[in-house]
Amino acid sequence: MLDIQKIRADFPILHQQVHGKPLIYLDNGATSQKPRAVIDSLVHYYERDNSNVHRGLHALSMRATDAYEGARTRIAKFIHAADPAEIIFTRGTTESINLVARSWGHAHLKPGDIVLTTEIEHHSNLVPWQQAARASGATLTYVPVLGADGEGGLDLAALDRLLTPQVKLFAFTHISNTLGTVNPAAEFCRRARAVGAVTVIDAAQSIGHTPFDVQALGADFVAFSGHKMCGPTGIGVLYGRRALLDQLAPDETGGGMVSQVTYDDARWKPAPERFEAGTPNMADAIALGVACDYLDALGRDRIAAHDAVLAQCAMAKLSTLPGIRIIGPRAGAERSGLVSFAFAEVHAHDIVTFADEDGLALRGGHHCNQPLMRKLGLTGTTRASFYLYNTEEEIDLLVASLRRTVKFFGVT
Ligand code: C6P
Repeated sequence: MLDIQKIRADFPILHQQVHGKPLIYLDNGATSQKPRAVIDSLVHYYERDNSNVHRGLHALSMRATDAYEGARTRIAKFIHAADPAEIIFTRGTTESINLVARSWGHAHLKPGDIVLTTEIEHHSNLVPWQQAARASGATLTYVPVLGADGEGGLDLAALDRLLTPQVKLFAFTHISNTLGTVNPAAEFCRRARAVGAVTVIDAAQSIGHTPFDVQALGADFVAFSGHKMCGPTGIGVLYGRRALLDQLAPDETGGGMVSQVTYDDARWKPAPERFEAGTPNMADAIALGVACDYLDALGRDRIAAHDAVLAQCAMAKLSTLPGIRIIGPRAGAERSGLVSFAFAEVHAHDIVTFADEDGLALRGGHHCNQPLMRKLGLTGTTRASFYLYNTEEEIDLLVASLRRTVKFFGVT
């Protein structure tokens, strides 16, 4: 069991009032808060070590390089990658997926090929594949989601039909940021491998919430963001299997990623430098390594268990509200620590604005899932997304606030 009060003491931002009420931060799906250790790491870097990496021979540059490469090794361990060279620093999930879609897509996709994704993807794991398909003449196909509220998960029978040898790449989210669905990632990778398709896992919502082993999953590429796992903004990772990275051309070119340059041509360094053109985001990469230490000390298995308890508690208590429609897997089914819901008579933006008056941070809207919203006949949902510092008491306050709001709007 996690000691939530002890954890809360690690997060300075949580100890404030919003509109005269204690802050209840339930927007962790958008971004998580940062523990003191991560904030301290950023301050330490700029106060003591700041220097450009891989370029200087002076003490500060060597210290910064060691810390930056140390973070890469730390993150490799965090996701059980076989080799730190498989960790490419990016700005986040979106940039990581774009890198694969452009570099891998350009090299491997041709007319007649199929890129398979799912109906529950975030725009960041959908639009880059639309672009890659358009550029190459490949076709983009979606695994359907089942149920009027998306409660049935992805259609596994359809997946059997859709995963043909024409499928060259299968990109799917591990955890849906809107439905809370947890996809069977290892099974998806296994099935994709059986038809020779490369897999891309969007781990934005899972990486900081659940144990994650890229080798056990059998993933080819994995994308995630630091800011959703207690790390800083502006830093993320693309994991790529070494054999695949070695064959891949860079998407961006410039300093730091070349071994030899003439006026006519250039040669690339191996991964990971090949994919990190220009001065990298050193301070944030190093602080992301500290976030890994923080989460591993607590145990992501325990964080996942805590998320699950909060999600079930929220499902049970929210379902007592009049007129509520809860989206995603039903109570009792496996779901992550986020719950989306809607009221026919009250717009999600009104719900979020009224909740804000009570000190609650929620998210309302389409959550970058417009096609899914359209499929479910919704313009948006309100989403409460939990993390390691949230409590059941906060869920009680959420439900009490929502009850007042729906009463105000005349929902009975
Ligand atoms: N979802 C949310 O509130 P970036 O913005 O690159 O760090 O992450 C993009 C992204 C990709 N995939 C999934 C499943 C995500 O949830 C997100 C970010 C936030 O749901 C902001 S829209």
